[in-house]
Amino acid sequence: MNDPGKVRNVALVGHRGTGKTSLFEALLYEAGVITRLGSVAEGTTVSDWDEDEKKRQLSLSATLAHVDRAGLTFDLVDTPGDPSFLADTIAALHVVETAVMVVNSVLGVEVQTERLWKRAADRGLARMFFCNMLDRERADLEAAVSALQEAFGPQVVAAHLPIGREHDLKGVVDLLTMKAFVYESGKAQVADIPAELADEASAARDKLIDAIASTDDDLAEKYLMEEEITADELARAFAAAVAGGQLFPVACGSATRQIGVDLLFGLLALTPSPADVAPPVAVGPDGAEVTLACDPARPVAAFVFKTLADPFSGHVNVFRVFQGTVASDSQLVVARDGHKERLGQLLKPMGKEMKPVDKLVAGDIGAIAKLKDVVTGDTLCAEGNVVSFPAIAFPAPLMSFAVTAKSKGEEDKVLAALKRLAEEDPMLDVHRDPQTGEMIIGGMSQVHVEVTVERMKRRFGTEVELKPPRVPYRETIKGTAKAEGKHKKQTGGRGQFADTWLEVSPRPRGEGFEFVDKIVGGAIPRNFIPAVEKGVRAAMTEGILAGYPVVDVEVKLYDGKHHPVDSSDMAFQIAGSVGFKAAVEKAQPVLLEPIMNVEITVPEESVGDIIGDLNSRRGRVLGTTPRGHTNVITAEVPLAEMLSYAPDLTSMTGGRGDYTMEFLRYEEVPAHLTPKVVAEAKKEREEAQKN
Ligand SMILES: Nc1nc2c(ncn2[C@@H]2O[C@H](COP(=O)(O)OP(=O)(O)O)[C@@H](O)[C@H]2O)c(=O)[nH]1
Ligand SMILES: [Mg+2]
Repeated sequence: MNDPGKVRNVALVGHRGTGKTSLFEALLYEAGVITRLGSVAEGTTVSDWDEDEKKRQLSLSATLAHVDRAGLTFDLVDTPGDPSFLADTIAALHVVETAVMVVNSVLGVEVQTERLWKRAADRGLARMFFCNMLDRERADLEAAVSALQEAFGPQVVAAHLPIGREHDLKGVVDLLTMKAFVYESGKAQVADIPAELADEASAARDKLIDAIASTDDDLAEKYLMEEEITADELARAFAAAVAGGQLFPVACGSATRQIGVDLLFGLLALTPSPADVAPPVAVGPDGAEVTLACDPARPVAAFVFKTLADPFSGHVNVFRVFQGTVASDSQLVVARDGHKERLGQLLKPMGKEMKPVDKLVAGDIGAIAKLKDVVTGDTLCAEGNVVSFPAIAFPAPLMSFAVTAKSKGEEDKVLAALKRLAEEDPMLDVHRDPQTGEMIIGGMSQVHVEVTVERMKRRFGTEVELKPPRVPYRETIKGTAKAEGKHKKQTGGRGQFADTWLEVSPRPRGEGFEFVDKIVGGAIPRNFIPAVEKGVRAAMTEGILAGYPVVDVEVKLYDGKHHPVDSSDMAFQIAGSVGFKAAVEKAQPVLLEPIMNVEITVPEESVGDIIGDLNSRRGRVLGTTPRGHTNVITAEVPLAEMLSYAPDLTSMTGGRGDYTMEFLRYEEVPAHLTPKVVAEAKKEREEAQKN
């Protein structure tokens, strides 16, 4: 179609298990893209097509599909809700105009509902809700809407109303048109609003009209004067309010029973098109901001937000065009390093399939296979008009595991396979430990790393053994101290000489490293001072307590000596290193550990047990708040105590608990625990060196 005004890019986001994948399926079925409604339990959905997703009945990455309906093209993105697999979700929020927050109408607002709402709000996206699972026992739209209003403000307003409750859910009333849609095996019959629902529906409609009118002066006046407002005027004001974030409409129904899904399309048609919103600001080669326009006629600027690395079908990049027209068999420039890429056949993803297309214009999402060197986060541009979009801020990995290849001699194969998987998952970190040479996988959780390892086995046929997880400890100092660092060697010909005096002092937490040059009178010649700093930085990578990186210190170089012949960069690097270590040793070195913000959702009867258990994990419980039929406990807990929390929570709650955690800050490891951490680090290093 290639008309930006006729496109709707929509991501389905929300807490794990709210029915996003099922809703995605229902939308495709409703639009006639598929003729059979698949189910998550049977592993037959268009999304969650990956073997690992089917096995776990959990979305691990985003799936895209597009449908043409009512003169519009809807590009739909199903996203994972599990915090370990949010990479694609975070990236998807960079390429859509609208986020549909899918909500479980039994539980209401859950931890990730809030987290993802915030991410969508930070991107300035239009937002709406789909209150799903209204066919389930104890599902309650009114309670869910109240919870949403409490969490996200009075702009949250119901656009639909259910007909019937729980197992007797029959249909949905559209409050904009005041028509009832009653479903018979997934097909809607338009009917009059049932008499017993008439009052409730008219009160809900008043609230909706009120909310819309309050965003539009002309409409507000007509409304006050009780003048007739046409359906067209209403729809236009509604669309403008949704686009402007003044209204967050709530749709409702049941994805698995295909109730309310057609009406959701009706609301999505009123969400902003790419032409209605300004593209994100990009920067030019000189670092200056460049304002783009959603215009197919201007030079190309496209953003790669997802990469697939399959050993058979090869490398596929999924991107969003923000400006210009991308054509098959054309050439574009990768902004990262300016290299050129020849594009082959353009594609449009439809679940796991890819459909060939000739061109993609501003506003479109598409894919391309077999580019040489393009990664997630890259900007593809027209030659002579290079701009780049800001990088996506992914959360840093929380825990790391050393891995060894199961079969000797497969180390390189394993590393190559892991690097491919890391291209697909930007929240995965794969590297070799510079000190021990071990292969390290860093991820968000144990499950995250386990899934990665399974994936590697399935796709690349390589197997590894996982060592226990590691906590990213740091080292710092609490005191100020001075020390000399000297390097002197006289062997035969030319000797080596450098002498430095350094003072180390603590900096506030999180402020990092600072090197201060206080040399006066040429005690150390200018040209050697960078070498001293380089030596200090090298020493900082491996602290003196347990070999963890040193952070938050100021290092002042205040005196030293040199030799006109024997001094060199190398000698001053060594002296800087030696001096730094000597000074740190005298400055009360301590270990730091990551503290996590943990939110645990559990049934009422488990709250006491969970809090008791958190206390035994050195946790600080901040509070407990009821949410739907559950309770949310918020606490700050050291990561070291949470490494294998998932199975413990399952056994304490009989599988009814759920938790998320996020890095908060570094804190000092209590003195009585330090020797244990130091001993473990030492042991790990020795073992790694043996292998
Ligand atoms: N009763 C009922 N179950 C649903 C509904 N939507 C999804 N489910 C079920 O809830 C579970 C989680 O659904 P899924 O689509 O995987 O959720 P996601 O994690 O948000 O993608 C699956 O077993 C679905 O069959 C619904 O509207 N009603
Ligand atoms: Mg899913």
